[in-house]
Amino acid sequence: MEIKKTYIAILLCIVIGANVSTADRPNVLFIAIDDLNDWVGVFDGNPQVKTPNLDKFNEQGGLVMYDAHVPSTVCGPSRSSILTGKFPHSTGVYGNRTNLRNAPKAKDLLTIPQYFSKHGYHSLSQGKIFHVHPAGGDPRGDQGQWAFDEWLPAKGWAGPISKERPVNGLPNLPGDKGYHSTGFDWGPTVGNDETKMKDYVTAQWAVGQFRDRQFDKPFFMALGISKPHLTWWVPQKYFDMYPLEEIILPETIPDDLGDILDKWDKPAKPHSTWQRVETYGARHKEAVQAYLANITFVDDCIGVLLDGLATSQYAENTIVILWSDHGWHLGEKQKYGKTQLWQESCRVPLMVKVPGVTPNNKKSMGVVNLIDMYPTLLDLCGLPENPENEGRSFADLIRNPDMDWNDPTLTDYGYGGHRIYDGRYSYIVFSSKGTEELYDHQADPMEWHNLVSNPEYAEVKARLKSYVPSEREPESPQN
Ligand SMILES: [Ca+2]
Ligand SMILES: [Ca+2]
Repeated sequence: MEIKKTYIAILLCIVIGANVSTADRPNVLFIAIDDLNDWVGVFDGNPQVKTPNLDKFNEQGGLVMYDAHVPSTVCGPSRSSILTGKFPHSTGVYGNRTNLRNAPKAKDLLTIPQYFSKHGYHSLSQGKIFHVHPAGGDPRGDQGQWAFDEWLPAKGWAGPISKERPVNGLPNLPGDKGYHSTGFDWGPTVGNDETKMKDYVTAQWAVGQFRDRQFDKPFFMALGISKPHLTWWVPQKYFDMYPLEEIILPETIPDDLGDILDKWDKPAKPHSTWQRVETYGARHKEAVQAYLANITFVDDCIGVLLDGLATSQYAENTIVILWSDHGWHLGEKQKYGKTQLWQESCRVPLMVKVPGVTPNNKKSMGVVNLIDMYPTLLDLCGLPENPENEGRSFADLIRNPDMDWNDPTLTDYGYGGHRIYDGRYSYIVFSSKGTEELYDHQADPMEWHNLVSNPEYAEVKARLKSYVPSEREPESPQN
C-alpha cells in the first residue's frame, strides 16, 4: 500500500512537472515590512489603527494568516532564518551582528531568491530584504545584493523638521548611550510629502516594473518596506490622523513583571526605553501616536504597490505574500521594542494572495511560522522541495483556510531562548538558567498570568517543552 502511494505521488509530480513549463509558473511578489506588529485593521491588534489598503487587500483575496509567528524576534536572525529556511538554533545566526555568509551552517544554503533563480525565475529586489552587514570597503554594505539577479538600492529621503536630536526631545536616562537612546525618536518630516520617502519610492519603482516591463521569465520580486522601523519620522499629516488626546494605550496591568524571572533567573525589570518615556513626562501616548502614524504611511505605500499590480498585466498570475520580520511592544510588559519571546514580539501580520485560490474577506486561524514561507512558495509555484527547509508548507491551509492546523511552532531568541506556541498556550524557556514561563492565551490573551508554577498545567508544560530543540549550533562569528 505504501509503495503504491509513493508510486502515485511520484507519477503525479512527473505529470505536473511535465505540464507546467517554467514560463507558465506564477510570479511572486514578496513584501517584507520592517518592525510591523499586529496593529493592522484585519489583525485586530489596535482599535484605532488606520490601514485601509491592507484591509482592502484582504477584501480582494489577500488571505489573513491570523496566527503567524516569527522564527526569531530581531531583524537579522529572523530574516536570515526566513530566507535560508533554517532556524537560528540550526545555523548559529542569533543576532544582528552575524552575517549568514559567515555562518558555517548557513553560508552554503540557497536563499529563497537564489532557489527561484536556479529554477527558472528572474529575481529582482529593492529595499530591505536581508539585514545589512558591513562589506569590506563597500559603503552600501552587504544588503544581500549577491542573492538576486537584479538588485537596486532603495532611494528617497525626507528628513525631520528639526536638526536637534532627538527630534522628540526625550532625554536619555543617566548612563544611557548609543543607538537606543537617540534612535527612539519621532516627529514630522520637512515638506509633509510622502512621495519623497524611501518606501514610497520603492513602491513606485515596483509599479513601474509591472506597468512597463515584459518579463521573459516568471519573476520573483522582493520588496523591502523600512517603516515602521525607527526612527518614526513621517509627514505631519499622518500624525494628524491620530489626535493625541484620543490615543488609547495598550492595556496593561501594574505588576505584570512580578511573576516573571529573566533569563539570568533574576526578577524581570522594565525596559530602559520604557523607563525613559515614563520618567520624562509619561509620553506613552506620543509614542503610540508616532507608531500609528508610521503604520498608516506604510499602508499608503502598500496601497500604491498593490493598486499598481492590480491594474497591470501581472494581476492574475502573481502570488503576493506580505509579512513583517517580527512584532513590537508599545508599553506591554513595560517594554518598547522587540527581542522578547512574548506575543507582542512573536506574532506578526502575514497575508497571502493566490489568484483564483484565496477567497475574498477570509482569515485563517491556523498556526504558521514565517520559516514556513519558503516551502509554501515552492509548493504554490510547483518547484521541487528544498530538503534543507525546516519549515513546513502551509499551501494546503491556503487552499482550505478552515482546516485544523495547529502544530506547535517555534521562535528562537539568542542562544538558548525558545518559545513554543500551539494556538492556545505559549511556553518560554531560557537554557542559561532554565527559566520558564507559560501562558494560556484563551483565558489570558495579553500574557499577564504566568502559569509555569501551577501544577494544574504540568502536562501542558511538559507537552510543549518536548518541542524545544535539544541541540543548538554555537553562535557564528560576528561581523
Ligand atoms: Ca525588523
Ligand atoms: Ca505577569
